[in-house]
Amino acid sequence: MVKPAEIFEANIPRPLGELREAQAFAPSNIALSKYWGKRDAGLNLPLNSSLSISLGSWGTETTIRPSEQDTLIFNGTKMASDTAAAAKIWRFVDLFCGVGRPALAIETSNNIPTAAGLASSASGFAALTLALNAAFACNLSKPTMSMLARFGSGSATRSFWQGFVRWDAGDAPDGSDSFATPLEVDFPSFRIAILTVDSGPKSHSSTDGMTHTVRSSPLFENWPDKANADCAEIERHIRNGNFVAIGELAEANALAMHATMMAARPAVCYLKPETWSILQDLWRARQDGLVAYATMDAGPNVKLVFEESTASDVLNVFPNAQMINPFEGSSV
Ligand code: 2P0
Repeated sequence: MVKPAEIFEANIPRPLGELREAQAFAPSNIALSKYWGKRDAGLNLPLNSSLSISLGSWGTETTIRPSEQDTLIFNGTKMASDTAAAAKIWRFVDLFCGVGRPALAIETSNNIPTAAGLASSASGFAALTLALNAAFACNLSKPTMSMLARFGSGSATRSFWQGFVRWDAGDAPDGSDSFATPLEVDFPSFRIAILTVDSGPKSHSSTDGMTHTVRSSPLFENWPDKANADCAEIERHIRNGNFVAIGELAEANALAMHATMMAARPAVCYLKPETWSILQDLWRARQDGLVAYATMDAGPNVKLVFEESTASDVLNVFPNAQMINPFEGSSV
């Protein structure tokens, strides 16, 4: 069985170039067709393909510098190396650099408003991979970086591009075909709104939540095939510019993912009463003609998707919505 270190050794030229200061940015992303479930936990390989939209200028910026000793600063605060989040980051750095690496100072910050409560492991591991690639002059391609970033966090595979991005699950046992590709479709009217319910830490990590769901949910067996079909269908609707079909399917896909979790024993439920209250308001408004759809990840916050012409109607129903224009200033 292939080990993660062997995959990094095979893809990153050794010895590494001389370390120099480098900075990189990666956008956060929201899946319209979700990744839930792993076929190989050691290589972090998904059971199904997924498709996301990146969040433009919302994401993570990471700087790497030579240093006397390893240090990690997150949003301006030094992180002890024995926290779970820091250990995950240093494990990834060790995989990337191999044995005998120089000491590094990593400074990373999210410009996503903390109150939005958006998980940032996707943009975090993509920005870290981009910064390591630049700091050691590795000259890796984005598909290769996407494949390697998977070892930090699955959703990071999708954070190397703006716009719509598809992560192909792949079927190679070593995961060499499990990386993301941009769809390169411009959709300037596409908008996202974040409705924050809770910005605190989640009850279960995504990794734990999906492992438990795969093991114990009687509904999970139908998920991988349905998720793959949703992914292909959403891509087709994106290419045809059919916003309503994209939104309907994205909402149904998110609810189906949460249904698999709620059927687990014991149940995994990231959604809170306020999440359901927002959904009720949305569904009521939709009966009155609002063309907006919801999606929820491993947490209680709701993300709406809609088109620019609907923005003021969305704000009428949800005055606290934080609006994002994912295609602003970018040509995909
Ligand atoms: C997604 N999520 O497609 C899905 C939907 C959450 C719900 O990808 O275990 O933090 O590190 O690969 O990437 C969150 O999972 O999980 C996620 P790991 P990750 O966006």
